[in-house]
Amino acid sequence: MTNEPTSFSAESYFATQPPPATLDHDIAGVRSFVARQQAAGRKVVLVTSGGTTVPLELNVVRFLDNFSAGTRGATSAEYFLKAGYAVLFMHRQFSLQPFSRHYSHSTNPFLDLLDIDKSTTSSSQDPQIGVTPEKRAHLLQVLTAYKQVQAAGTLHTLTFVTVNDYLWLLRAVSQELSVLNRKAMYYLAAAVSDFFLPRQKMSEHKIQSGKGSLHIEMDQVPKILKPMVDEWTRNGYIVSFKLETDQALLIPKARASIERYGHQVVIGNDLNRRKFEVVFVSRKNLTGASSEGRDNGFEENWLRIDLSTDHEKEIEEDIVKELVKRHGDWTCVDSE
Ligand code: 9Z3
Repeated sequence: MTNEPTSFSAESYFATQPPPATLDHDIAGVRSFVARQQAAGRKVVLVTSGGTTVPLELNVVRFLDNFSAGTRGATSAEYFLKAGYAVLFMHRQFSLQPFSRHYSHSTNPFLDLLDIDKSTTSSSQDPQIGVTPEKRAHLLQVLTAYKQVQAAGTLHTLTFVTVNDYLWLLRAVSQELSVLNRKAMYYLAAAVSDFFLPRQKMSEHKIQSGKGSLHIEMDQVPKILKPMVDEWTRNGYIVSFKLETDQALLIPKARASIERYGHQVVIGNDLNRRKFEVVFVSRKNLTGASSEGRDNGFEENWLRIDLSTDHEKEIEEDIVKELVKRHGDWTCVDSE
């Protein structure tokens, strides 16, 4: 595959790459969800979560993936719900989801929650299944929160797999949410590929190994934060995440992102420290009612938790608390 790389703008991307088959159906669901939340006067946050794939073949056998278990997004979604937000949870298929994440297959297997009552196995009645006593209190807490959210209808879930699914969905969902104006927040925690193979350059069938090594030249995924800020959303509060493995790059890259796209906050996280340390990077005085005296500088606020003394604490609790406060200030600013 030696075709020249193409430089895609968001516009040329959407003009040449096909939408996912379920887009219209997904967006109809989002529209009625947003209308219900608007009628109830709730703020809505779009949480994106999990990694995107880049298929190498049209009949996909192989793909590249971006790292993310979906913990950040699923955990944050729960704290947003707790804070009274309605949540549009747009996640990679099979990545972690709010509530069920507590019983993910590897960390806390679902079957370990259950016990068979031994006294019933030898009798003629059907064996009874119950909850393991030491797991009961936690399960009750999770289940209660889950049932409350279900009854209130404040969680709506969408799935993506490829980076193409993600981009189409993100644009359409953002446009739907923009009716909420300042009451909408966009919390972009998904790990999104920077590179992709345009459909026109993909091999239809499984790439054969007969020719020895494989050379793939990928195109750059268009930078979608710019149109997201300027065109798809209206005064929404946009939070993106910046993932680095070199700690020294976090702040300069986060600042550059705000400079370039003009959104409200970048949360920087180092891959190996992300569970206990993040940094909020924003423009100084951005949320102040008065912009007088505002310079063009940035401010950084580090959030840290001490996992050695507080094993149960999740950093997403503090991230969401801080964002709810900032978004509150943002919605107070007279926008019209
Ligand atoms: C993140 O940085 C997320 O916090 C993590 C969460 C992916 C690290 P987990 O799901 O991990 O809890 O396992 N997400 C954004 C990653 C990303 O692709 N950012 C782009 C970049 O860094 C900008 S949109 O360039």
